[in-house]
Amino acid sequence: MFQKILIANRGEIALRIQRACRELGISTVAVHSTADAEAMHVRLSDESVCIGPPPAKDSYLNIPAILSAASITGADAIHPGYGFLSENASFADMVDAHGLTFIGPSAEHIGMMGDKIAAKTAMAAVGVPLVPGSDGELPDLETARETAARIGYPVLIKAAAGGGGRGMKVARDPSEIEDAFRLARTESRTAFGNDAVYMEKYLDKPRHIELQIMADNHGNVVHFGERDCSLQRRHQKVLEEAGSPAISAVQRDALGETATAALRKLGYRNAGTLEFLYQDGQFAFIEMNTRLQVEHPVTEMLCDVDLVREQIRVASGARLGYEQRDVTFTGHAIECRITAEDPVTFVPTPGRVTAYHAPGGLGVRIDSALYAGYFVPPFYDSLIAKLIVHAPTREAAINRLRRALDEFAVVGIKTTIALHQRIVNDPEFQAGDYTIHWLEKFVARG
Ligand code: MV4
Repeated sequence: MFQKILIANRGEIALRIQRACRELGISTVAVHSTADAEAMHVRLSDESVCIGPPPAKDSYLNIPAILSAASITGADAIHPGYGFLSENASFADMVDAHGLTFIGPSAEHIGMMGDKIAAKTAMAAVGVPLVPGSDGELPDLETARETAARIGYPVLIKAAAGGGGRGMKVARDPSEIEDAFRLARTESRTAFGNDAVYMEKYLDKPRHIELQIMADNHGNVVHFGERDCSLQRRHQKVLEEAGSPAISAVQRDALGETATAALRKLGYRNAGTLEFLYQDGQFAFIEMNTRLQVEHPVTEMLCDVDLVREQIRVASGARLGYEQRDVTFTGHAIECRITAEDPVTFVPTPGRVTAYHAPGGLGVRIDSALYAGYFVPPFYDSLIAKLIVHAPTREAAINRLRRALDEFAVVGIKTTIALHQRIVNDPEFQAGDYTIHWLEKFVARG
């Protein structure tokens, strides 16, 4: 097992990883920008190293500074958290080249899944169902036309280097294909320096369902069920639940069986998430995330598992030590992402938190690095707290969430707590009756 882990991240996720390290008896090294000298992840770590000025490109994305910090402090592994360097294959490679362990998948798997075309090709080859679409890259407009005619309109053209919706264009009929193809290419080239695009049949009312998996270095792969992440605004997740109100235990087992068999064949290691669109009773794989995700706590509460502990254990070479039949799903969990944003306009609201009171009690978990007196810096993601509730049923979880949101006090800056209160009280949300388009409409109708 590792003696010391450097956590190449900030905020709530840096604290989350520290907590797992401490319970494993592993000491922690925090890295931070000059803007984060007073941050909780720095205060609570065993050691800390300042790695640069506020802009992330000069600090949390500064690979030489992070590797130097690991070397100076004698860390033997690096946990990247989410965002920043977590899905950078060459960073994973460099960590290994420095004789350290990258706590995550191999650089090869990170690179493969970073290319959405390669990811789909690999998954199809090991039996995972896809959205009907092009056979790999669309080389030219003529192929785009032929493919759209074959699979049927509407179609979606997506960037191979994309994700998060950038470079994505819909063509509703043949008159729109040329513009969609050219725009998708141009946007992809500008955004990612790569103009490879592919095509999928456009699904008009899917749910976004993702499956959490964990693999050790000995060929053991288990899944921890699905999360429903359909409630998004501009490709930012707002509220997630586990399990999905739309998925039965039988469907979960079947999807999990397909996914774990697939990843065993691919030789995948560590944590991963397969993203699916779910519509008309069918799952279709779209992308894979090769990192710990923001919303991992809903799965932890549902399955009573510490996913970060598992990531660290398997990265050190330990075996999972349990099988799929040992994984249990109890009750229901919901997470609210609380951000430093205006709850109506979503304009970021950095500034001083003058008073702070977090809810508590049975089945309530807060993952946050906030404290009274903290200044939310303007340089990074606006996520300031995750409120996670767990209860025996979805209805009880919603009631628990409502009372926890009512207890939550963040004074001095605007937050999205009020938005979450409105969602929780909405009858359609309460019925579990929503798709990926629901939240945008909910926000628009005010
Ligand atoms: C789709 C889709 C409909 N049909 N693919 C958006 C981001 C990227 N990760 C995948 N996305 C979508 N892919 C097909 N074939 C609709 C979306 C989509 C979406 C997906 C998940 C959650 C929210 C979304 C919001 C708009 C569009």
